[in-house]
Amino acid sequence: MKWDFDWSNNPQAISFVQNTIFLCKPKNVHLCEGTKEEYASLCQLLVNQNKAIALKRPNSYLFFSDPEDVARVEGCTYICSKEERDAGPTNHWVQPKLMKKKLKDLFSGCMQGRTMYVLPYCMGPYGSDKAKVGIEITDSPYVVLSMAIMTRMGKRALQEFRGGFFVPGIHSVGVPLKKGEADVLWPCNPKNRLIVHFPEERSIWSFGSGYGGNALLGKKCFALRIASVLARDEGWLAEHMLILGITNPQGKKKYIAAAFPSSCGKTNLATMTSTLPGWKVELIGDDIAWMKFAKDGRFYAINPEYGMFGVMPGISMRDNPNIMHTISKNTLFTNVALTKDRDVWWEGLTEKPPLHLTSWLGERWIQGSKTPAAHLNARFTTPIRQCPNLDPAFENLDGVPISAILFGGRRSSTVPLVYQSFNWKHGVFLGASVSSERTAAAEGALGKLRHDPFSMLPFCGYNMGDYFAHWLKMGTKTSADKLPKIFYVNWFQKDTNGKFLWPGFGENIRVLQWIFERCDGEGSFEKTPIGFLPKTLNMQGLSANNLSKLLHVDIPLWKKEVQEMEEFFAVFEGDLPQGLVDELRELKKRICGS
Ligand code: OXD
Ligand code: MN
Repeated sequence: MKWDFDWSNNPQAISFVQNTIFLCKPKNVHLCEGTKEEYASLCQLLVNQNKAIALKRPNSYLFFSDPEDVARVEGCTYICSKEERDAGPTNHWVQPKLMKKKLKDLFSGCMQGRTMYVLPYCMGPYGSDKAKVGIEITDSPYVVLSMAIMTRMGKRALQEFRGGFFVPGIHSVGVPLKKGEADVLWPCNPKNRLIVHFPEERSIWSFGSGYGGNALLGKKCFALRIASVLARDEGWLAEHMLILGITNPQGKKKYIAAAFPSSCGKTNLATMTSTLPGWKVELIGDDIAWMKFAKDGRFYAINPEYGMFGVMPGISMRDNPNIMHTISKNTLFTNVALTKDRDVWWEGLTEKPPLHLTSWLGERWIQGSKTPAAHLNARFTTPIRQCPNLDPAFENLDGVPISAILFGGRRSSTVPLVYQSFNWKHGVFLGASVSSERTAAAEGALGKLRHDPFSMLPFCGYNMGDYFAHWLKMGTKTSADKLPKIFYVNWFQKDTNGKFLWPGFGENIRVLQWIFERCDGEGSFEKTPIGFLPKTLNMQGLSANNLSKLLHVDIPLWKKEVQEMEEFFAVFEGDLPQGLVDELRELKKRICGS
């Protein structure tokens, strides 16, 4: 092992690496520098081993995962706080000592025959006091490549290890290799998967999966689960939110953050091309926002990530030109189909699939086949800097000021296209009451409704009752006029034939226009039992036929909704803050009259 850069100012980092070598017993150790040459040589290594397919797009590669390793595994994800109560009723918990013992057994010798990669990385712009650093140790070169795109990874990140604090993360695919034993194409160990967080230690251990959110530890594990705990303790917010800038035809600009559950259109919204002349949307982030109060009393947000790990099926030149441009080079594709001329294909890219395709399962795909050629949770991993609508403030050290926060989910009925909360407290209630039809981003039955408060259910590193209280408290830290306005949106209402009522994509700008105006106290609105609804939207150039359905509050359906909410909130028992108990009671009164 060659220590060719100076770690001497961080003895904890050195002992973390040394202890992990001792535990995992790798064949080699590679300290990642984050150079282009290093990236290229890892790609070459994977191509030589048939684990990656070089595509005709410049510097782009395709990976097929093991069919049992295709999504986040929430059932195997743990928050091992000292007290069970601190993990709360929505997280899996095991006593930390017991879990450590189990992990040490699993990790013992788990990297035999493999190279251990040490990745220093920075979440957030270099030099920003909102940024935080981590070290991921992994035995997966695919993870190294992905982290090199998704984070600011390498030698430069070490300069940010100020004050000694870093989040240690150990990841292994969990498949040691005996001497001379051949590797499989996508090593993983589904029977022993564990994604574990120790919130008091601020540490992460992940075993048995090589896939996305389970293995790229900077993303969900650090930037959400561990960071939400840091945010609770330090008085800020770490959220599963996109951040975008909107400019109106007069050149006035505002930034908004929006939380939608996984695979519900955050990347699409943040990269959208407005269909309304003169309106422009620019991207700061598509998945995670870290927000802090600044001296002016407003919330400022950064995107801690440096890349996008987006869902591939459904993306097309017609609906998502900015994404299509972004992924034209330097991109990793996972579980999409391969064309005869070494390009990639997924359902939705073109109306008709090309003649010769290899499916994500590595098999010849027959036209008209009932099973999709690309997995429903197939992904692209791409540098965010390549996105044509990247906001000029993307690397602002202080972040951008947030004027509005949106919550939303995938709901085929009940929830109108858009409404505004009465105030911050009611807005926190809207965030807490998000529910959405399940997608393929995590294991589980598709389409089933599940509550996903703040779209953080799988990502909150502590008791969600306390998390709601933290949000309520943030609203008392500044004056009401400085707080972002809070809205709820639902792009996904369907008619009785199952057809979407709202066209979505670039047309969502019409909803953003109303939100923009409401932030300035403008825009038509009426008070309803659930919040302020628009009287109308700017429908210039689009049929308004469905608008009244889209903006309808259906009281019988809302009666059921309230009942659903009561059942869900009961899960928190005494941990539900009084502010939300009050909001639920008031909503019930407005809907049911009692
Ligand atoms: C993601 C997710 O990958 O939320 O962003 O699952
Ligand atoms: Mn996400």
